[in-house]
Amino acid sequence: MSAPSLPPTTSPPPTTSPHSAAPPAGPTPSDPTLLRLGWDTRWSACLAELLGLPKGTTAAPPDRSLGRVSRADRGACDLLVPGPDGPATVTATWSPALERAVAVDPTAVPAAGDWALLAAGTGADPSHLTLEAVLPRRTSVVRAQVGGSSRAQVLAANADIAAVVEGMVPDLDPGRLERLLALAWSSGARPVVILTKTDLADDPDRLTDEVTLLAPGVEVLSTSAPTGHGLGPLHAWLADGATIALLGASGVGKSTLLNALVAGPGLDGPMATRALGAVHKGRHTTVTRELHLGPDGGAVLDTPGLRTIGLAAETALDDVFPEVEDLAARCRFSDCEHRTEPGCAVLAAVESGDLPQRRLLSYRKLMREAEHQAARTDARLRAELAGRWKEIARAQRSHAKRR
Ligand SMILES: Nc1nc2c(ncn2[C@@H]2O[C@H](COP(=O)(O)OP(=O)(O)OP(=O)(O)O)[C@@H](O)[C@H]2O)c(=O)[nH]1
Ligand SMILES: [Mg+2]
Ligand SMILES: [Zn+2]
Repeated sequence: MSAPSLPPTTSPPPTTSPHSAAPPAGPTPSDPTLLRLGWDTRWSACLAELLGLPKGTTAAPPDRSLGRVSRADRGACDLLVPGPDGPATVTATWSPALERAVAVDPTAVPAAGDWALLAAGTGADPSHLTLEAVLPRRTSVVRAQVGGSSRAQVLAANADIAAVVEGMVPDLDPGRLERLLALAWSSGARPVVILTKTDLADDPDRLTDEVTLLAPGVEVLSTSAPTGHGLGPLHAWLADGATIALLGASGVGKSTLLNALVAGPGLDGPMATRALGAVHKGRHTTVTRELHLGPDGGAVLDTPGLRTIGLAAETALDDVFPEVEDLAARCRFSDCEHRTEPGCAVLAAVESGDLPQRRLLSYRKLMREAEHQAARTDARLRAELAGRWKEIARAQRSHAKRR
């Protein structure tokens, strides 16, 4: 499982005899299974920096190991780790330090796709694993928390591709697509659109063209899981080692797609899907976010159908609506709200038919929402900061009293 020939992470004492028991080196980037899970030299560098290890260190400390979160629950996670015969799954519980970090920052909650540092238990149960820390994410798909809270929720960590999945049947929902694209663009991963169920659509090419107009700068794939149509690029990305996160409403075919990608035609995949024939119902089949490895590399991250897709405060809408932003740059007033202002290039484009009115309304709606969310987040941060300072002041007062 480990590569004993690698340099230890800390300098050994110069007197070490070649026969003394060296501590086992942690998994390293040259560990093929770790690479298989998505590890690379950039992650090694990140880990070394995080632990304050000398530059060029390539291994986790001897008493730690690495794993990739495949499924996250409150307080415990399933992780993919290098096993004797390739990837294996283990369960680890949160360390007290992680519990504390999560109490301060909800996005510190481990999420499917995260890389984690694990410690083996000592004492009563040495086989027990603790999840100590999560490596800083390269990308994260985040939605604003639902239910009146301004706290954000990480849907997918470290995806290379954030795929917005939408079914051609029963109906495409342009507003939902734009909203999901906002999430995908803001994640830092490469956004793509995957249209499913081409086999059921009357005119799949027309629908694909329509969606291409809604998603400037984004590759749009039209696919069918049962026939395998259009899956080529997805297989190629996986073979390149990419992690693909699937985002979309319930019933659009995310789990069916995952099964087709990781299991191959005719084979049962790992995810349960809705029974055929129930295509038009809005029931949620998948209830957890799960990462599954591709057959020849890469990984697919399935998510439960998103009912509400709240935009997080820092959502980048200029990527989603580049043509509106371009027009806005030509308005007479720099603070133009594109409502009634004279010399408004956006309104002129709607007037002439160059910009669909629906597109402007959608832009306005998402803009308002992101601004509202930003204000709420600011308010929460202010309150949290005030709370923390109060705590510090209290501690100081009781300290002064004791003296
Ligand atoms: N004909 C056809 N049916 C499909 C296709 N993709 C998905 N389906 C069907 O659509 C239904 C819903 O698919 P699921 O994969 O369960 O959808 P989901 O997006 O995972 O849904 P949730 O887990 O609820 O979020 C199932 O009956 C699938 O068989 C497709 O490309 N063609
Ligand atoms: Mg599903
Ligand atoms: Zn304007």
